[in-house]
This record gives sequence, structure tokens and C-alpha cells, in this order.
Amino acid sequence: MVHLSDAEKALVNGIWSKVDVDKLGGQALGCLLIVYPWTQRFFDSFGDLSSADAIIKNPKVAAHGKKVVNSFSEGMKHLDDLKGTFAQLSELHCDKLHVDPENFRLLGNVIVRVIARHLGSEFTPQAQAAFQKVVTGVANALAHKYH
Ligand code: HEG
Repeated sequence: MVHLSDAEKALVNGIWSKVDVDKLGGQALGCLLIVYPWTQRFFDSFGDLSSADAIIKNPKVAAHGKKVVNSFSEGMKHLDDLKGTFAQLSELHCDKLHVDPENFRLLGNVIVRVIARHLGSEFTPQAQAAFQKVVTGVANALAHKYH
């Protein structure tokens, strides 16, 4: 379980309010598929993923990234109950989608990287540390129902 102090919660909420969630989603999923190409195996119905350029321009990547990061954003509203918030999605990713939970950690790290790219020095080391706790917490919550 991760615990955030009130000060850390204020930091992550401040950062999140500056992020364009829909755009971040497509960029983060695109980045995941480019930097960790083995993650492409879950998305063989998405069409052309043959190059970084194709991935960035692929509308299905943008749409799915938007869906995923909007769901992540729900978690931002329930920082004290991430396990409850993601329980059903954890079951879905385990039982139906067969996504290895290591991928949740990779996506979390990529989300942090994309935010850093957008916000630059505004994303202070303190805010990054707090945000890293959130992505770890979400990844743990999504992995919680695996068996
Ligand atoms: Mg997952 C579907 C959320 C990481 C692979 N993911 C979904 C859906 C949501 C979601 C809300 C739609 C569920 C539905 O249709 O009911 N995913 C979600 C979150 C995170 C995550 C919150 C992490 C922050 N997902 C993730 C990762 C992979 C993955 C890392 C694989 C590398 N998700 C995946 C696949 C689907 C979903 C293959 C089904 C896509 C489809 O065919 O529609």
C-alpha cells in the first residue's frame, strides 16, 4: 500500500490539474508501445504499429490511451482506496485480457516521463516523488486480483 501525506496529495493534484488527460493518454500509450515494443502483443487489433511514426499517428492508440488514462484519473480521486477503485479492472486484466502486471509499472513510468516532457521544471523532484507513489499504487492495485 502506498501512503501520501496531505502535502504530497496537494502536489499530485496540482500537477494533474495542469495535464491534458486525453492527450497524455495517447502519448503515454504510444510511448509504451515504442519504448517497450513487446507490449504491442496485446494490441494486434490496432492496425499499423510498424514504426514509431505509425504508432504516434494511429487513432486506435490515441483512443485507447485516452480510455486508460481517464480510468487512471478516476484513481486520482480515490488515492486512499486504489485497491477498491481498480478491483474490477484488475480482474478483467487478469482473467480476460491476460496482461502481465509488470506492464502496469512500465505504463506508470511512461506516464511520469510524458508529464515531465510537458511540464519541464514545473514538475519538481518533490512532485515527481509524490507522483511516482501514485503510479506505483495504481500498478499495485491493478495487480492485486491476479492469481
Ligand atoms: Mg488496460 C482495456 C484501464 C494498463 C491492456 N484498460 C482497458 C480498459 C480500461 C483499462 C478502463 C477498458 C475496459 C473495458 O472495456 O471494460 N489499463 C487501464 C488502466 C491501466 C491499464 C487504468 C494502467 C494505468 N492495459 C494497461 C496496460 C496494458 C493494457 C499496461 C498492456 C500493455 N487494457 C489492455 C487491453 C485492453 C484494456 C489489451 C482491451 C483493449 C480492447 O481490445 O478494447
